[in-house]
Amino acid sequence: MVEALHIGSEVGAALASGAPVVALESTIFSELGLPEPANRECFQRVQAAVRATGAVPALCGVLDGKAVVGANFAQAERLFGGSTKLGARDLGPAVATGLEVGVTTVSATVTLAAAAGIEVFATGGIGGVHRGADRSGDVSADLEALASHPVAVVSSGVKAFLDVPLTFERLETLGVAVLGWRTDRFPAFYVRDGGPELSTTVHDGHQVAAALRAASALGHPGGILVANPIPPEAELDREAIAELVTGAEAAARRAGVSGGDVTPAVLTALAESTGGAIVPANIALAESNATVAAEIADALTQYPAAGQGAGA
Ligand code: PSU
Ligand code: MN
Repeated sequence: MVEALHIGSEVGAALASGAPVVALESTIFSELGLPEPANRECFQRVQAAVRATGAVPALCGVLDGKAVVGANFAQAERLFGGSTKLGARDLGPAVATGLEVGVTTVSATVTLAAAAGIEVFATGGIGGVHRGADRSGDVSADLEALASHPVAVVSSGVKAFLDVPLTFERLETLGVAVLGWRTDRFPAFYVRDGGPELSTTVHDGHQVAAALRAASALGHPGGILVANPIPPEAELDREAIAELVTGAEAAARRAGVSGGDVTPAVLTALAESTGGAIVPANIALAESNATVAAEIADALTQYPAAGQGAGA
């Protein structure tokens, strides 16, 4: 049997002592997510935000045929240079074939977080239903993964160029609760509130922790999406960004880009067409999500997990 999962020493110690841990995906910190050197800056800011709120960051990825949860400095450096994007379905083959470097998306990272016993995960924007998905069938595996693992995922909505209303509908179908972090509108990534109305608003980590615990006590298998809008000072102009996003997405389609290559192609085109303006926005929202996730992880340490304590 191959040892499939490697938990880093700091993360392992934190989990063993019940200290708060926040999982991080590696795709957004690779050049598939952000151009060099913004990818490294983004990681530095995100991990610092997690630590500043008293939690331990657990960067996830695949290295030398092992799924790593809690990459150390040298391992993180290798992940930042990775160019093989792994969804949840790719984890098994990646381990079995001894893949050298693979960066994990939300679907793969949620899977690894659950395997390691981590309940909170911070990212930028999750994948979802692509525009034109009725013909292409392109719906991110992120949605199914969220529906099947008990992890609270903090994001600023979904990737900018998806079909937001359809993604929102699919989350409902799959049974994924969407909690607005101090908002009653589903955030639209680069802008704060372009999306559908939310039925539940939360104001602190305790409310999310309580919802996660209650759902699992009632036998719900899945996770929760915590929707945290981009900080106001980092928000981009709604009309301008909408036009550029649509243009970049259409150009990628015309160039015949499909499947998992769509996101990196669109993000690269967007960074170019905005003269780099999307980069600070991306970093600001990822950093803010990290702070929120750490607050939730901290609150969870005060809520006994199923089977532990609390008058069972
Ligand atoms: N959102 C971004 N940049 C990204 C991603 C999301 O702004 O790089 C990545 C995340 O890792 C997400 C993945 O899980 O894209 C979804 O890809 P796909 O649509 O191929 O499932
Ligand atoms: Mn896809």
